[in-house]
Formats: sequence, structure tokens, C-alpha cells
Amino acid sequence: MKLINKKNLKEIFYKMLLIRQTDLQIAKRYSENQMRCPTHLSIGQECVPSVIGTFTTKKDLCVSSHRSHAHYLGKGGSLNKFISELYGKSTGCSKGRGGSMHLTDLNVGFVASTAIVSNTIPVGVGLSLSSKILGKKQVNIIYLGDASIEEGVFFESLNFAVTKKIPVVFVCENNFYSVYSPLSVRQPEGRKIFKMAEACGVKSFRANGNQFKDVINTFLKAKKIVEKEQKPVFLEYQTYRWYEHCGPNFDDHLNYRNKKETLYWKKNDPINILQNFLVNKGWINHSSIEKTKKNISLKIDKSFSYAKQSPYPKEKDLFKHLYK
Ligand SMILES: Cc1ncc(C[n+]2csc(CCOP(=O)(O)OP(=O)(O)O)c2C)c(N)n1
Ligand SMILES: [Mg+2]
Repeated sequence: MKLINKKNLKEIFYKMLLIRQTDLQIAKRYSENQMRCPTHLSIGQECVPSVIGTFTTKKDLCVSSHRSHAHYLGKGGSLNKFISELYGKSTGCSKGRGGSMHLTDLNVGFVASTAIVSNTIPVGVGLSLSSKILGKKQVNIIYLGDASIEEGVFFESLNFAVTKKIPVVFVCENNFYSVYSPLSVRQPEGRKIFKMAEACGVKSFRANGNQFKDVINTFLKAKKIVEKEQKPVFLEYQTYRWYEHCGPNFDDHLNYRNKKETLYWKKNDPINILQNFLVNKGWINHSSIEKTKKNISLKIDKSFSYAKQSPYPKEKDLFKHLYK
């Protein structure tokens, strides 16, 4: 069956809108000071997690980093649990103990996101080794940023995965920056991230992470290799965050990114690219888009109300295991 079809593309579009609108609401409400955790918004980077979420199932496991909102929602995570987590409420996916950077929800195969750059990479490799030993046919995902490749544990994990033939997809969202440092001050000129992974013996692909067709094609190739050959694959997706590194505002006044670059990526908005395609195909129209956006907006409002009305965790429960 051809997988780039109306149903899948509409699902990807829905996920992208959900992620964008949710993060925009977080940005809008953050100054109320009721969400007391740092937040790393995914606005501009919605395509990759929406595609991957559409072509994986709840049985496939996923680990992520500090910028995990889109990964969790793309995976089909609960909006109520997600927003509640940001408010530190007991109804949150981590029972209010983790906040934005520590999401976990085994109901959708979202094992963990953590704040320490790269530290979920070996966890994801270990989970996938376990999947292999147990004979589970999973396509597990390790999301990482471009800064992750500068940690030793990244290479150790990659090496272990390739040596032991561990079926797992490393998904590097290369947004070109580690906080305010561009790749140009962190890596020698001309070095390509996916080529570094390839040099370690891992089959690697690079694509524009805002172009849904490129993301789908590369991800499906990776999925096939993982499923059929039972070995790791590395994907580098170039993309761009629109907002500041951490928080609900913009940090462009710091001049660490040039205007031309920012403008280029904003023009290549992943949502507009897919929306134009779907409209041209006649699969959606302007009134159906508005209707979908309105429904999402109502759903988000409900989740914020749910979170605000939910209780804080009880002190006596704070050390209880999340999954017992
Ligand atoms: C081991 C470690 N070093 C430094 C930090 C501080 N820090 C937080 S996010 C970040 C940059 C991460 O960049 P990247 O992985 O490219 O993800 P992005 O924020 O661009 O999505 C850094 C250096 C950290 N959390 N952990
Ligand atoms: Mg980055």
C-alpha cells in the first residue's frame, strides 16, 4: 500500500497543528506563572515528530530530550496529562513531578525525556537491545538534538548499537544551534552530522525536516531497515526552532542568528508546506482547516482547565514509583 496517502497526510497535518497550537498556548499563558517548569518549545519543528508518530505505534518505544513536547504529542500522548504535567499536577503524565523536560507515558510507548543532553541515548539503545532479546518487533526511536553528537556517550551508544546489531532509529533534529552556539563554532567547517554516524558504520540519511515528503521517505526507509535487517539507522533532519532556546519569548535580539536565516526557515514553515499540498490535492479546504483549528483550540482550552483544576501531588505519594 502506498503510504503517502490522504489518510496519513491528514493525520500528520492534524498532529502538526496540535503541536503548534498547544505550544503557542503554552507561550501565551506562561507569564501567568502557574507553569513553574522551564519549557523548550517545538514551534517550527513539528514535521518530524508528526511523521514519526504517524508511522509508529504505541508499541514502538521512544525516548527524547529537553525539547520533547512535539515528540510526546506526535506519539499520541494525552493532552490532558501533558498540560497537567506542566502545571505540576498529580494528573500529569509524570504525576506532576517532572515538568516539561521529564515526560513519561508508557501507555503510548513514551518511555522518558530528560534534561541532560544525550542521557536518554544509551537508555534508548538499552531498551532496543531488550526488544531484540525478547523478540519484539518494535521500531524504537531515540530523539536527539545536534548538540547531542558532542557528548561521548553518543558515540559509545552508536558503537554499541552497530556492533550488537540493535534495531533502533536515531533521529537527530539538527536545528543548527546548541542554545546560542551555532554548529560553526562547535564543529569543523563542512562536517556533516549524518556522515559522522555513517563513519561509525551506521546506515545514515539526511533530509530537510520541514518537507513532509522527504521526512516520510527517509523515515520509511529507516523503518524498513530496522524491521528487516535488525540494525540501527541514523537520520539527520535539518529544521529550525522559531522561539527562544528556553521559554515563551524570542531571543533574536541577542543576534546569535542572522535575520536572513530565520526568515528562510519561517518561509519554509512545515505546516504551510503540507497545507498547500493538501489544498492543491483538494483533500482539505480553507473552511475545513478553520474547523480543525477551532476544534483543536477547544480541546487545548479544555486541557488547560483540566490541568488548572487538578490537585497537586500529595506529599506522601512523592516517592511512590510512577508505574506501580
Ligand atoms: C550534559 C549537558 N550539558 C549541557 C546542558 C545545558 N543545555 C541544555 S539544552 C542544551 C543545548 C541542546 O542543544 P540540542 O541538543 O541541539 O537541542 P535543541 O535545544 O537545539 O533542541 C544545553 C547545552 C545540559 N542540559 N546537559
Ligand atoms: Mg540544536
